[in-house]
Amino acid sequence: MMLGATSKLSISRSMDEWEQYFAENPAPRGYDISCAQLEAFCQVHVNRNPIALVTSGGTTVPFERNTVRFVDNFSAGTRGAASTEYFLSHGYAVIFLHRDKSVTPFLRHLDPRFLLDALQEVPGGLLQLSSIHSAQVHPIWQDYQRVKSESRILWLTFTTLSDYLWLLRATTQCLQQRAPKALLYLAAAVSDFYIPQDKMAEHKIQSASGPLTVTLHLVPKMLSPLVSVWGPELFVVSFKLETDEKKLIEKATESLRKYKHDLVIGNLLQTRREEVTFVTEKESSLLRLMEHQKAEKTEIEKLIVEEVVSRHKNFIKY
Ligand code: PAZ
Repeated sequence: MMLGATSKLSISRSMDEWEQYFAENPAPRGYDISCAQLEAFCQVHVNRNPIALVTSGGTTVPFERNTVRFVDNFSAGTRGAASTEYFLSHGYAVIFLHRDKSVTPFLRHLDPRFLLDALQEVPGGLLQLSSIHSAQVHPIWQDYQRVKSESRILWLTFTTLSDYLWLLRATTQCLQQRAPKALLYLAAAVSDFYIPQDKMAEHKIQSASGPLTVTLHLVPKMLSPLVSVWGPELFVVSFKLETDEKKLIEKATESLRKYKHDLVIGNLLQTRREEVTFVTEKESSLLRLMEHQKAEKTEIEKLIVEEVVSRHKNFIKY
């Protein structure tokens, strides 16, 4: 399809914006190590397992370079961590790009507050889990050990928006190069606003100067280069969070039309644990836990991942 002069102009303008963002915001510490880990992970799994990138948790936007204060995006990381476990159970190798100290696969089932209660002393002064806790932990430990022995999970962490975007771009480009049929499952909650480096205070902002007025600038829309430049052959699934029911489908459809990726999963803050809507170019369909599934404590991520895996497998075939 030929692009008109105006659309070409708007694409090149948005490319300038995202390129400028990376030029102005330094790569996170340990970036080269993460890139090397990504390369090695993709090489090991490309001909062995389907590969998925799962992003999880919220990004922060710092107010100061020596950061004392920041704004945070809502997300505990539950969706990403639970989905990762289900992708692993479907045989995927998963790059788990998550907010540092957010909810993680496997460990999410264990409550650290009860650790000291769960341990008991045995002869020789050693500590071991009590039998009741052992029975709870054992299946989780087994699942984790299996995944670990097959090196099927790569843990990458971010805290700030900038860390996240650098690692997202590196992962997408690496997958495009090494495993172009891979899946991106973008569940992280990413800030739309930020403070550019040159507008950011160096040191802690002092309250003695009076009330604080902060101007947050718009973050360039990174789904645009992600889909069209970094990973044009990948299967891209994004999430859309809204709080107003009337806006959800409209916003999800708008995102799909704008970026032309494969699937948007819309969810409302209030009901995200029970229902989501799958929106594609052709249809939108509601996925909702049934009463018996709620009673059995089925997680909605199990159903979401089953559906995404089935669509991804179809995509791989063609
Ligand atoms: O992490 P969590 O389970 O509490 O929440 C998951 C979620 C609501 C952040 C996720 O499903 C989502 O919608 N992510 C995209 C958010 C956005 O529109 O930026």
